[in-house]
Amino acid sequence: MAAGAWWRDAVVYEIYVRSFADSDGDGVGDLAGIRSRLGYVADLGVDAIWLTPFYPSPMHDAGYDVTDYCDVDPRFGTLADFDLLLAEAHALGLRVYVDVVPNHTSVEHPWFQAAIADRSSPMRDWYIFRPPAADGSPPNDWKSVFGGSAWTRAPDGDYYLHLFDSSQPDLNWRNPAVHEQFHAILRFWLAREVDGFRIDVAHALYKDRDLHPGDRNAWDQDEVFGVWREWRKVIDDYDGRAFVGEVFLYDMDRVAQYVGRTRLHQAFNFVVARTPFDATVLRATIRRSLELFLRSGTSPTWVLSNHDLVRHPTRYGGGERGVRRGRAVTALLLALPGSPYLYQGEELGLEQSDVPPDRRQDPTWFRQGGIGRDGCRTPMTWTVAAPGHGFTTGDPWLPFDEQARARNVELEEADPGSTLHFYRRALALRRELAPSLRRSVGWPDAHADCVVVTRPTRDGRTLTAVLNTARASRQLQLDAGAGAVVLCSAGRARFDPGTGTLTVPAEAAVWVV
Ligand code: ISL
Repeated sequence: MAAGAWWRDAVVYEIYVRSFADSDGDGVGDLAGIRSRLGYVADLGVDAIWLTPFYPSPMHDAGYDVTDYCDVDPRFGTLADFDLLLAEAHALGLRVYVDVVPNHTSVEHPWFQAAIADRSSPMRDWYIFRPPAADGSPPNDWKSVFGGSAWTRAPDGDYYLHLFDSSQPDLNWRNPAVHEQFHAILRFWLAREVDGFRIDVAHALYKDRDLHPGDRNAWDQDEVFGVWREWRKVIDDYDGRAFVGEVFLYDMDRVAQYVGRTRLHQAFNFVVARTPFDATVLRATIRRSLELFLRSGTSPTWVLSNHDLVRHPTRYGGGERGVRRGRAVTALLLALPGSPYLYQGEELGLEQSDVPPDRRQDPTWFRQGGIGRDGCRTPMTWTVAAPGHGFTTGDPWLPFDEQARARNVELEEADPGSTLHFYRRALALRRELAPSLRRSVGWPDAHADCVVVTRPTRDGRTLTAVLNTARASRQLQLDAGAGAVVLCSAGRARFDPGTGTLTVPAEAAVWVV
């Protein structure tokens, strides 16, 4: 595959490894399962896949608690399975991102085991240990994202820091040995020819040196940019590879500081996922994101769903209406420069699943008593037939809910109006048009209920994408002879090339070229 800056406009499909396809009937997805379904992913029309962690792990946080960064957990297969998967993905024209988790290890990682076994071990300083305060309480008031204090006592009486679960001790990035370990980990996977890394909590690595109280001091310190500078040097030794950072901040100006020529190639932009289905707010958010990231010399990313977020049709109100709104926003985002990151199952219109309390797995459900993240992690629905829905011949690690019977690949293949066919059509059109599209984006004034963006093509035509968030159809005036409707996310759009009048159905998006 040609190298270059392929990542700039790549459409990336997140595969949640535990829930995509199970090849051996143990109820948990695995690498061989993914390999068997790569044809489906390639046919969808995406450019790359991102694989969530498949490394050896006790699975206290679904694999984001790693005990060995350079191996495969036996539940998911072997390194040989990984190599086969990578080779087949490449043969199908798909790039592959793997996840790297540098903020913390598992408590069961040999580094942490050495650190708690012996205070004088050099690895003690690879983590953040502090003695208790005079009254025995934790060293400061920092909170774990998963609930409770960010400090847990080790058997020897000192506290160790964990911004996430107590099974995920934070590494000390002020120790140069930690840097060396991660350079070696990156090179291990780069040498196997992965195309990129998704960096877990890329804004977390450095904490205030003096542990000043207040949670803002536990995150997002400028010193972290030094790590990205080093990592960029490592990755630039290899052709055409990229980093995308999970910078879970809603301050877009700040997120944009994580990217650039000597920093990360891309960072997730979660702001759109938090934006309501409202044309005025969406327009402002998207416009600002584009300006910021294009100015940084890189490209924006567009995220509606992932394995941590409530699935977007549910956020948009649920049911067929939520799905319709999700398709509309997706059509708008796919018309933009930058990288859309799609999450497995969104192409089927899957909503958040209803997971009964006795089947819950996510530590945040137990520690926060909140909604938990299991509902977006239930397995892919391949076929109509229960109980396995083509995902497994065994007992799935998280249960399917009612929607699996109606929203699955088998049924949607057969229905030209399905969400699956909509995604395929939009992705095929994007691929067909994008090489000829200039990166400059126009924002013509429009009806308050509509977001309108234009991108000029090299051959002098214009792609106009219109999102209508109103509950009724809206009419817009385009240039007469502006072309024809090539995509409509729902309902029926009308364009009269003679008069230039475009009718966009309620809660839908349309492309005209
Ligand atoms: O999940 C969140 C909100 O619902 C976020 O706060 C999330 O915890 C944060 O973005 C970090 O996520 C990443 O690191 C976590 C892991 O649990 C998540 O699955 C991962 O995406 C710790 O490794």
